[in-house]
Amino acid sequence: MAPGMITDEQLARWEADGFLAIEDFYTPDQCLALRERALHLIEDFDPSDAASVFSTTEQSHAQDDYFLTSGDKIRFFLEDGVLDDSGRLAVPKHESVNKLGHAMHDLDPVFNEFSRTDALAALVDELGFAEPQLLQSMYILKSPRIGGEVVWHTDHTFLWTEPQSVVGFWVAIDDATLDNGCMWAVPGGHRLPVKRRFRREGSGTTDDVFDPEDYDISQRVPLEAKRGTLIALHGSLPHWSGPNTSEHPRHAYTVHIIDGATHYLEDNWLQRSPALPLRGFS
Ligand SMILES: O=C(O)CCC(=O)C(=O)O
Repeated sequence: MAPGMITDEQLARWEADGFLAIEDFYTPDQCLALRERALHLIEDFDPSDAASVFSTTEQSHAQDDYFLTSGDKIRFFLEDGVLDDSGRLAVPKHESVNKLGHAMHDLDPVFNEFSRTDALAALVDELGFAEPQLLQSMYILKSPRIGGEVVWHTDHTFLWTEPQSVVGFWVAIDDATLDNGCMWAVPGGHRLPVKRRFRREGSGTTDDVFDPEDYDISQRVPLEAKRGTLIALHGSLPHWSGPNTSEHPRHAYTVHIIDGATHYLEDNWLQRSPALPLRGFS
């Protein structure tokens, strides 16, 4: 572990705001290598598989299944509205993909290397993890004119541990700006009680709603980020990103880490097969 990854002032800001942006955490070359790898995986993906899953509302069980069994796989999730009436892609394949998820960090060597750097291990240590486990990875494309909104949410809602431990480590693979749908967050919002838990029920999912009120987002701030910037997001921090209405792509990568010293709930949506146990940085 490299000591001194972040200063006391950064740590204080993390504790006060619930997020911390660190510029140049990754080099442009590292980001471009991951970008190329993601596009290569998309090139190899057969959209007719996903099209049969996403094409009609009757397929909602198939969609649930595709999502709920993706925790230990590399799956391709499509943007809304990219299929025509006959279930074929109406836009180029790489633009039709909303994201890749959710185990690239354990299944793909390029993603593994990007996710398990000494610098990230050191940062995770300094943020207080006793036993970090890399739970979930997402490569989000937010393509020009097509990439959709990510609604206000907290990550703890989806990746529940007792006590709360998840932190998202989000990396700008392209510059993220106000125009192409950068993230926004509510500083200090991580101290509010989480309003919702999303979990498995039967063969589908359900929401436990603890507070039906929307988040007060009047104090929200944009998290514009240059390529290579890492933004750590506390699991209870409300965050959001808008649609990409610009001509510029906004690729991003995020890995969600939990503390193995906490209890990961058995009815969380993301479950691993015993064949692919969670790992830390080694
Ligand atoms: O990249 C985005 O727009 C949203 C990402 C996000 O919600 C997350 O990483 O938890």
